[in-house]
Amino acid sequence: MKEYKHFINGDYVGSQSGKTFENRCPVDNHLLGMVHEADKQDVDLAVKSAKTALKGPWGKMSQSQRTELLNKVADRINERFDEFLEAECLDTGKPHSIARHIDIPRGAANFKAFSETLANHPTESFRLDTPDGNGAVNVGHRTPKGVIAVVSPWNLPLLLMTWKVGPALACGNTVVVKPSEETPATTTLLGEVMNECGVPAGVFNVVHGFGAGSAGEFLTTHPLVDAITFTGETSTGEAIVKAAALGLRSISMECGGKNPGIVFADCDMDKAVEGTMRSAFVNCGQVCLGTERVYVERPIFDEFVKRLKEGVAKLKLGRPEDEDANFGPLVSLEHRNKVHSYYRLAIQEGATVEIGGGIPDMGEALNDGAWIEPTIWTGLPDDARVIKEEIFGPCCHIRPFDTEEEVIALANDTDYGLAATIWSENSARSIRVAEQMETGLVWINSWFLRDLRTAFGGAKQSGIGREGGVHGLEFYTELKNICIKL
Ligand code: NAD
Ligand code: 6OD
Repeated sequence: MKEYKHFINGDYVGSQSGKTFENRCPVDNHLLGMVHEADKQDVDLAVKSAKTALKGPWGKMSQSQRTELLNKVADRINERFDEFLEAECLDTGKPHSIARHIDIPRGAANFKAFSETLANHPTESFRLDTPDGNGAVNVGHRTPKGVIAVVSPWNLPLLLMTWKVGPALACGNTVVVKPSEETPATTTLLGEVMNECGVPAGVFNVVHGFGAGSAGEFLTTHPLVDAITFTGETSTGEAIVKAAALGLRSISMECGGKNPGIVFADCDMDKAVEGTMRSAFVNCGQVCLGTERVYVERPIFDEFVKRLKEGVAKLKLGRPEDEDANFGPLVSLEHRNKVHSYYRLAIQEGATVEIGGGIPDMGEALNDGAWIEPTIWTGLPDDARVIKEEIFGPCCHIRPFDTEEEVIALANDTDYGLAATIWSENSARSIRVAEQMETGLVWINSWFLRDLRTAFGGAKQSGIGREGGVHGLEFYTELKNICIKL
């Protein structure tokens, strides 16, 4: 049976307390292995290793030396692609066909994109006139922030963890990662890659465990952590912001969403249906950017609902290694209970279940897994909890609208502000509507089309700050102004 240890100062180590917890595969609930749970002492060791490594060879390397190492890390993930793929799909249950195109390649690319962007980004300089006529020159100078705590979720484990570790290391920081307790495997495996590539000990550390009262809390409250970057639920984000207040540590928060999709009657119907299928159902609906509220202009409402139902009926549920499968289970039985409770709530709140709504019979071999039916509802009132709360499952509600003004108000009627998607062949209108979305991200005639040079993050309760491209510099570095009197 597999054992998932912490990775501290370049070595795999067990918990000093000997405490472990189970890691189960959501496909059929079989036991994958035992994960060590870090206590305060383990976390302390990891943070101190990261602090020490800031001064060691890593701290003395030039930007180009660090870039070279991080490029090697990306290449090595690609060389060990199948191992990462297998590990990610066993932890999450997601189809190989998806992880092969999204999770693993992006997990590697995150190590290249940022070091390249940062290496080519200038710092500012200003000439100041002074009364003596000689003047002064101001030069911006960036230094690493220090030890960055990376707290990551389970839905795209490698991708979302390296999305933070990549820029953190490119900027010269060291990291302590706390991956989700549901998905320890690929983060653990990355430790091997770091060693193989010659990343100095202590630069990349991993501690396993849960949130409150466990590794997550011990890490985010540790006084030697200089900054915390988090991806996960808004309520967890709030707890972490409180932890970060102690010692005034910087934070970057990427949290939940209740994202609208707006489909205008002048859309290309094929593209809108295909895009909404992906945005609502890919990764079993467990993508923070996913569409859970779809608004369709009335003249095409019936046709759109019919086409989306046809798309859902064709989804192929199956084991990760089944190459025809494009739909896996949810990440855990616990999460399935949560999503299923929303399915029941939708009926209580007056929904018409257009398709799905239950737990599928997957046969004896898989029925212990976290399977759930992809589901479409219509007919819910705008104030239903199913419309207001993030479900994070393979489901969406479709509602008709009549005017642009009405749909803008409906789309923005949420506490969240992560992403919106607009489907229309009228560019002027799409841009006009996009500008009025209260979100950090808008896609027009596409979804989850990512350019890693661009800003990524949420408005309202979907987050604080922006990462991606040069925007991450604000969080991952300290900007110092050096004023030189001439
Ligand atoms: P979660 O908030 O339950 O857990 C995320 C991480 O935080 C885990 O590692 C967990 O152990 C840790 N954690 C939990 N409580 C903690 C505490 N008190 N202190 C420190 N750490 C703690 O989220 P999840 O269920 O793993 O992921 C799903 C959520 O993540 C959804 O809400 C989704 O929208 C959000 N998400 C957002 C983005 C984004 O970019 N905005 C991306 C992916 C997922
Ligand atoms: O593409 C990314 O960089 C990113 N952070 C995606 C987030 C997906 C949320 O589930």
